[in-house]
Order: sequence, then structure tokens, then C-alpha cells
Amino acid sequence: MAITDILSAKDIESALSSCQAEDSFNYKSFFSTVGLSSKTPDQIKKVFGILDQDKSGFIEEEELQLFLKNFSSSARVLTSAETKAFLAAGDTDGDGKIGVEGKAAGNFIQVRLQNACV
Ligand SMILES: [Ca+2]
Repeated sequence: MAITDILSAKDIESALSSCQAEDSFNYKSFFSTVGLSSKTPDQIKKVFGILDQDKSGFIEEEELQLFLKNFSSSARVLTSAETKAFLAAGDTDGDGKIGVEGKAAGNFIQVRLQNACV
């Protein structure tokens, strides 16, 4: 499964171009631009499965740092400030990693619902 099976290459391109500068990454606007905010919970889980490169069931800090590279191999790595903010948003139980199943996906789905209400 490639990430482009779920998200359109055009949306990925515009999402990546919006955060080329260091410390300009915002996961909410990225998810929205890339089209993830409008995906079903099942599709979001599949994307999380791709982000979990070692298939540990969690997205660890190292994997988050490489987040943008899942969308394009030429994308930059996230800065440590961006990685920490992203981790804090998805890490609901404070264990330093994001669970692929359940809570984290739920958080992002909540973001999707909030966006839908605007
Ligand atoms: Ca992992």
C-alpha cells in the first residue's frame, strides 16, 4: 500500500509546499490540505500503518521526525520542535509515542469533525 492509494498526489504536493520552511509544519493544516481530514477512520488507520515503518503498532518520535518523507522522499525531516509538538498532539497517554490503533486516530478524526463543522 502506497500513501498515494489513499491521498491524491496533487494534494500531497500542495501540503508539502506549505511547510517547506523549518518550523512551519502544522499537523492540522497539513492533514486538512493533504485531504486526510476528510478520510474515513479506516483510511486514516491505513495511513497511520504506513507511518509506522517498523510495524511496532506505534509511531515513535523517530518515525514522526520522518513524517514528511512518507509523502515524498525529497521532503525535509521535521525539526525537533515540530516533532515534539506533533507527538504531544497525538500522544494522549504520555508514553512518548502515538498508538496506530484507537486513541491517536480518534484524535485526528476529532480534528476532522471539527473542521467539518466550521
Ligand atoms: Ca513504529
